[in-house]
Amino acid sequence: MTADRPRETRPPKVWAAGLPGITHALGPALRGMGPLRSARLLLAMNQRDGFDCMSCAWPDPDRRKTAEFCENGAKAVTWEATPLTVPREFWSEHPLTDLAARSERWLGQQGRLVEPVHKPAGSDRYEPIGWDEAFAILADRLNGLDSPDQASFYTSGRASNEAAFVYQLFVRAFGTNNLPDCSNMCHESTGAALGETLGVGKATITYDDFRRTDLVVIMGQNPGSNHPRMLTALEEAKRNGASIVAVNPLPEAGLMRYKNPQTVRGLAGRGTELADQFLQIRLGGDMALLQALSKRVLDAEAAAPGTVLDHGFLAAHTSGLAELTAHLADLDEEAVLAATGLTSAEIDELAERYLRADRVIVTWAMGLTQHTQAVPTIREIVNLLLLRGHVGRPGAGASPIRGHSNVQGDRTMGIWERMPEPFLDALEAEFGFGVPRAHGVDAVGTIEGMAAGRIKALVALGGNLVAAISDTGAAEDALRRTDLTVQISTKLNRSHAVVGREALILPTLGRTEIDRQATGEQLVSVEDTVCAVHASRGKVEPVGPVLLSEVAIVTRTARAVLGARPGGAGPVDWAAMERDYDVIRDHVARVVPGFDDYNAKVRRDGGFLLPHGPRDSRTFPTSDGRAHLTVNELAPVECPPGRLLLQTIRSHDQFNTTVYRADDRYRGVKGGRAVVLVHPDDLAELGLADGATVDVHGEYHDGVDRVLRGQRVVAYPTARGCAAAYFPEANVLVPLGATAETSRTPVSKAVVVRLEPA
Ligand SMILES: Nc1nc2c(c(=O)[nH]1)N[C@H]1C(S)=C(S)[C@@H](COP(=O)(O)OP(=O)(O)OC[C@H]3O[C@@H](n4cnc5c(=O)[nH]c(N)nc54)[C@H](O)[C@@H]3O)O[C@H]1N2
Ligand SMILES: Nc1nc2c(c(=O)[nH]1)N[C@H]1C(S)=C(S)[C@@H](COP(=O)(O)OP(=O)(O)OC[C@H]3O[C@@H](n4cnc5c(=O)[nH]c(N)nc54)[C@H](O)[C@@H]3O)O[C@H]1N2
Ligand SMILES: [Mo]
Repeated sequence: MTADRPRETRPPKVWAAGLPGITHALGPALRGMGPLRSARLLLAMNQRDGFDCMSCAWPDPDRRKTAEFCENGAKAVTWEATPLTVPREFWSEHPLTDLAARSERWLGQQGRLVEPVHKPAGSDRYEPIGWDEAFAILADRLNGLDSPDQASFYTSGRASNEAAFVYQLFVRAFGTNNLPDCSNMCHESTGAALGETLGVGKATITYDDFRRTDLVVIMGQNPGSNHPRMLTALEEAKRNGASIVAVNPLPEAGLMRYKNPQTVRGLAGRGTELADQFLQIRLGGDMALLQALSKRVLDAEAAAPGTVLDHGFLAAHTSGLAELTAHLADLDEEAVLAATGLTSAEIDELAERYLRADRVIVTWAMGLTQHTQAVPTIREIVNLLLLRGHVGRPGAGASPIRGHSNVQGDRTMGIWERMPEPFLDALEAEFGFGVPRAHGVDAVGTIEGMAAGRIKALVALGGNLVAAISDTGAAEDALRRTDLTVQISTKLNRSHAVVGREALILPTLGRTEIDRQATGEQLVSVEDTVCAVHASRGKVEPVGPVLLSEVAIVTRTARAVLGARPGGAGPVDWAAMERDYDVIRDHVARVVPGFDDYNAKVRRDGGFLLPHGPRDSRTFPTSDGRAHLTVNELAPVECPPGRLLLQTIRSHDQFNTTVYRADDRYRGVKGGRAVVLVHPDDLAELGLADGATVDVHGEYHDGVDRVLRGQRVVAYPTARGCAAAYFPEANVLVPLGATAETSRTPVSKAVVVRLEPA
């Protein structure tokens, strides 16, 4: 996978959306799908009887507009709903070696996958086959393994609740908990930190809280590109008097100013100033900043006892205040300044804002979760919020912003290699088979298992594991060592080109398409980042006549695989679930807490909110029923002299490993992705010129030379000592062994690198 160097680079933009956002949204849609299909789809996006946008997990407001979508949502729909399909000749014309030499962008541009294909062992090409044959191959190979634990079953976060539930059910009936998912590489650190401290690993706010808050602190997140509809909520917060603080090594356009395309003022005027304060933090410096903030809060309390902390809340609902106070008393301000790159005055200013605010929300995404100390960093967010009782109260709370549109729902449905015992007990009681209890492997564990020969088969419900996971070289070698890889996908990507000895591609319906089963049109459901569950109904005809839904593929796989075993298919009625998704939801209602009466509730206008103890009633389902203030030891990220700390980011024109175009409008990069963004003063120190071509070498203690070649250096206003390059190309630099403590999420935001002139 190589990327082109850009034709042009310009200073980054300081505002996001507005008219260019609309034209950029509609242009590709009209070209890609034609006016009728475009109108039908774009107007149905995020509407009550429409489908859920697959671009991110941002929630829908109660008061929806006619056009409740953003530029990047429109790109995602256009990409999926293209009428272009991969023709039958494609497979004979393009051997695997050819596919492996193509870019992600080229692979995605070939159109939708419309028939199952099989690459036999020893062959270098895929060949079209029938569905029955595909399921028979799956049954033979999976049942031929020595143990079910030799297979791993990945999920990407676009799968619906219904697909995810039947998938985990099949995998556990097959006999393993090897259920890695994209969350392992994404918000796993959030789940770990919030689960431990609050008892629930999800946001403690609802959409409306943005309307009622006094202060939003946005840490490690780029909403202008990745959650554009969040800008509308921030604008509204601002109008209601809230202040906004952005903590980021990059001055991201969407954090600075927003031109709302749905208002005249946004189209024509200067838009709304968003961030009242911008803290340009060093990569990995957030934990130090958060400790420094909590220390200032505790110092203020010491200076005026009884007036600063929420003593009633702390006494009734939390533990650990004395330990935290003692620990932070020794906090070394010099160490904080070194780790953050900030001044004491900047930290004082944020502390004052925090102390002035009655209601505070902290939001975050990958800039926090993909660091070695991601879990303790998020625990420090919880500390800061708990000190003044900002949990379980209107306008206040912890707000991780999820990525994939149903990544949170998939986890709720049981996609996790370590589901808690009560879930497994409920599954066993509902279906009457012995559910395996040993924990399975996560995403990194899956690659490690393949490399060691322990894992011989991979089945993937969506996604692009080999490109999304760290250490591309090692990951590709590991994949190629397996006996079988199976991808259930809408479009081609790298994971179809780098495969096991034998490979299958099973094409599936996308979320935009009408899903017809024996009992008629089906709806599916998804959960957004604030725990709201709602229905999604496809709107256009499927792009091919033999496409199956994800639910149909999974239930038929289950029937084929389990049915071929000596004991037969077992107690689960898979066919009934395929015929009518209400049957799946009835099972979910009995297995998963909060889903009682699922079928009725999901059909209600706007869906329903899942119960959440900390948010709803300050009930904390932790070991002792209290929220935990925790003591966390700072371990600053080390970067030797002459080296930079590199983060891997998304451009404005991609969705994860899917590259729509080679531009990054807000950051001023045009016509190429092979860039490394570096502070001008760092360039001067390194003796490099803006526009120079360099090889980027990763430095890690295992001595392996990981290199990203031929990058164009772009002088950019990032924090000093910190560089940035685009994911997925830059994944060659992220070592597989570099993972976050506890969550094992790859450390994609802090790679020590050396730039060498190419
Ligand atoms: N259009 C579009 N939408 C998407 C996606 C997409 O690829 N394209 N992906 C989806 C998915 S799966 C996800 S998870 C989300 C990702 O959404 P984001 O988390 O916004 O995505 P990243 O591009 O990884 O951006 C990380 C941000 O954190 C900052 N950052 C990096 N390191 C640090 C740090 O140490 N401290 C602080 N304070 N900031 C830091 C970066 O400068 C950057 O602004 O978006 C979702 N939505
Ligand atoms: N270096 C670095 N690595 C990262 C990150 C980073 O910031 N830096 N971010 C991480 C994050 S946050 C995430 S979430 C992961 C993403 O990892 P994944 O979720 O595995 O990757 P995606 O690129 O989102 O997967 C896209 C593919 O999904 C398939 N697809 C799309 N829609 C559907 C559908 O409806 N059904 C099915 N079955 N398939 C579909 C298509 O074939 C498409 O090519 O990457 C992680 N990797
Ligand atoms: Mo993600």
